[in-house]
This record gives sequence, C-alpha cells and structure tokens, in this order.
Amino acid sequence: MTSQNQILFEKSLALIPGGVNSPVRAFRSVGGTPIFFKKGLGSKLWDADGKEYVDYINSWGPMIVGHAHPEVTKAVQAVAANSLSFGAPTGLELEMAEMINKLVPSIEQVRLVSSGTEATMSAIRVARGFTKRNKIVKFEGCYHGHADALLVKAGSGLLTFGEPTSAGVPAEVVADTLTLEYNNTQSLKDLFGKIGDQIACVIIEPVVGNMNLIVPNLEFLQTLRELCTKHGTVLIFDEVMTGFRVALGGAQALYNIKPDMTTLGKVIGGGLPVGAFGGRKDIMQCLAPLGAVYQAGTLSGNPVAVTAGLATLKLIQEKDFHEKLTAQTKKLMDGIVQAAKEAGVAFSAQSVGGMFGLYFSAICPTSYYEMMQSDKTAFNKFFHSMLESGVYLGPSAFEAGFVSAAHTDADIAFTIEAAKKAFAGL
Ligand code: KE4
Repeated sequence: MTSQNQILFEKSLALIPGGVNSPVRAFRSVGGTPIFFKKGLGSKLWDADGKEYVDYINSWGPMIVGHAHPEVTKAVQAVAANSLSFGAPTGLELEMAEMINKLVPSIEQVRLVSSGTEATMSAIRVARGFTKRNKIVKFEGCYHGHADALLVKAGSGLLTFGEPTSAGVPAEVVADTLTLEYNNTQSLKDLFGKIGDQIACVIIEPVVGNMNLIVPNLEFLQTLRELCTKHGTVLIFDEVMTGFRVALGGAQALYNIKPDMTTLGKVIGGGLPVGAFGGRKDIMQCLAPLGAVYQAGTLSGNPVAVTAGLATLKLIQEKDFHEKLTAQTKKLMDGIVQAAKEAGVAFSAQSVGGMFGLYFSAICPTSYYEMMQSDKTAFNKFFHSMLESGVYLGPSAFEAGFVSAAHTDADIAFTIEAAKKAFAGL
C-alpha cells in the first residue's frame, strides 16, 4: 500500500523543487522517500502515516526544550491574539536584546533578523564596512547559510550534494572568500602572515555541526583569536547552531574565547523564524540608521517569533538544564558506541552539550578530510534501519544530531536497542 509520505512526496515534486523547501530534507544523500511529519510532542514525531519516531533532528536545533512545549505554545497563542506583526518596534524586541546580552555578554549590541543566513550575511557586511576591507575567511566544511559569498566549500546540504561551490554564484562574488582547513593552526599563521591586514573577518563554527560534528582544537581557536586581534580582523563566531546548545552561553562560554561578533538563530526562535547578529558596540554602530552599512527586514524582531524564542530561552535557564542535556546526550553516545563495539563495527561518536556526531570510522574526525574518509554507505544503511525502528536521525552523514530536554531515559534505551539491530544488519 502506498504510504501517505510517498503520496505527499510525489505531489510535492510537481510544485516544489525536489519536493522540499530545503535540500537536506530531500533524502538525496541517504536515498528513499522523505518523511512528512504532522505532529511533534516532546521528544516524539508522528508522520503522515501516523508512525511514531524519537526525534534527533529537533528542526536542526531549535526544539531544545522539546516539541510543543506547553509554556512555549501558550506564550505564542497569547501574543498572536494581539496581531502577528507591526513592522514597528515592540518591547518584546528589547526584552530579547536584553536576554541575549545577558546570556552572551560579548554581544554588546544586537540586531534581530529572520534566519541564520540573514544573520551571517549581515555580519559579514558589517565587518567589511567597519574594517573597509573585502577579504573574508571561512573553513572548508563549515556552513553559514546560503548567502552568495559564503557558498564556497560549504558544509551541510552542499556536502551532501558534493557540490563544494554552488552554481549561480559569480566568480567575482567569491573572489574575496578564502577557505582554510578547520583545525589547521599553521594555515592560519601562514595566511595572516601574508595578508592579515587585508582580512575583514573570519567566520567560523566554533564547534562544527555542518560536516557532521567536528570539535575544535583549542590552540586553533586561541591562535585565531590572537591573529584577528593582532591584524584588526573581526572574529565572527557563527553560533547559529552552537548558541545555547553546547552551553548556556554557547561555544564562546564553553571555550572562554571572546569573538568580536556572534551570529545566532535556531534556539532563539524556539522553532519560529528568528536570527540575530551582534557584538562589539563600535562595530554595530556602523549599521543604518546610524552608520553607512545597510541592513533591513520586514519581519525582523517579529513579536510572535520573538515570544517563542523568549519562552524557550527562559526554560533553558532552569537549574541544571545544560548539565542534564549534556549528560543525556553522552549517555546516548556511550550506548551507541558500546552497541557498535559488540557488533564489531568500525564506529565512533562524540558529543558537545546537546549536539552529537556519529561516525562510521574508527576515530572521531578532526577535519573535513578525515570526515570524508568515513563510510557513507554504512551510515546510509544505519540511517534507514533506525528510521524503520522509529528513530529519526539527520538524513545525511554530514549532519550533527540534537537531543532535547524532553528525551527520556526510555527514549535513550529505545534508541540504543534500535542501534544494536541496525549494527547487526550492516
Ligand atoms: P538558516 O538560514 O538555515 O536559518 O541558518 C543557516 C545556518 C547558519 N549557520 C549555521 C552554523 C547553521 O548550521 C545554519 C543552518 N543549519 C542547517 C543544518 N545543517 C539548516 C538545515 C537546512 O539547511 O535545512
């Protein structure tokens, strides 16, 4: 019998490119039919056929307190009754700015936008306007959204498609985008030694989640900070994924490294469209209407989206929230690693806070090159077996996974049992 997922997918293909509104959802990397969901509650999802899953995507990070958390839903319903948007300032945006400044003190001033892409695109522009330089540096395998200048050897869906540089981006637009190898400290020293005073900014995922999870070498991050300071280069931590997830204050708190600017998204919208960029006041003062760098947005700071974000940010400040989330995620990793070991499968896994990486390789990769050596075919078979068992992982070997505060010990045990079955079938 044809499933509802298949029916919906076939019909979607007629009107939506690839049947999806974001490429990674298309299952092109893992094969098969994308799952169309109808409902989420806590750690669970239900698809169009009513099949239940334990969810480890959590909308790629935002649903950190679980799906349909009653306090978030109640807050959104109440504020929505007062109109969905004004296109004018609201006290809610001030409350969000105060909350972000409190939780991420390096953000002295912040501007809200509607996606992570808008946040990184705007941060790059401000950094270029502030330094009056054009060159920007990113790292192979890191993904910062789909702004033209950043679609160079990007991660996430682009890795999945094996198209390191997107079509439709003129060479001139990326002529000033330089790409280095993540965790390669010497390459930083070499580049800054040559052209450091020409570099407007370096943008980095301080913990990478878009070529699967890659943990930073602390000396690499510290050297990057020192070189940016020495050469007047703006250091941008793209914490769209790591913000409020690897620690309450993000990766910058975890590693005690202060960037000049930070980009945020995902968790600060609690599932609704909110992004943000901010940092040193002297840099942010370059922004219109004060300065010459233009940036704008009809729905920036949308009251309903900001309310969902504020409700979420209040919940993650509950006592021991991140300690519990980190411990639950590590318990999951330990159980899956043990299952692989018992099955004799070359496998490794690691986690940072509430995000994790599963690798079909004997060691946890520390670079893009090492990540590319992992066994993608084994991952794809593992993915489908887990899906069959009712566990929803990211449909690509190049994505990190996410745990929420709603994932119970029973969910973890269920997932580990499903992993045992999946490893046995490899
Ligand atoms: P959005 O424009 O998708 O809101 O954010 C872009 C972005 C920026 N920076 C980082 C570190 C990110 O991880 C992202 C988006 N992450 C992907 C997940 N790999 C979004 C999933 C998708 O593209 O559908």
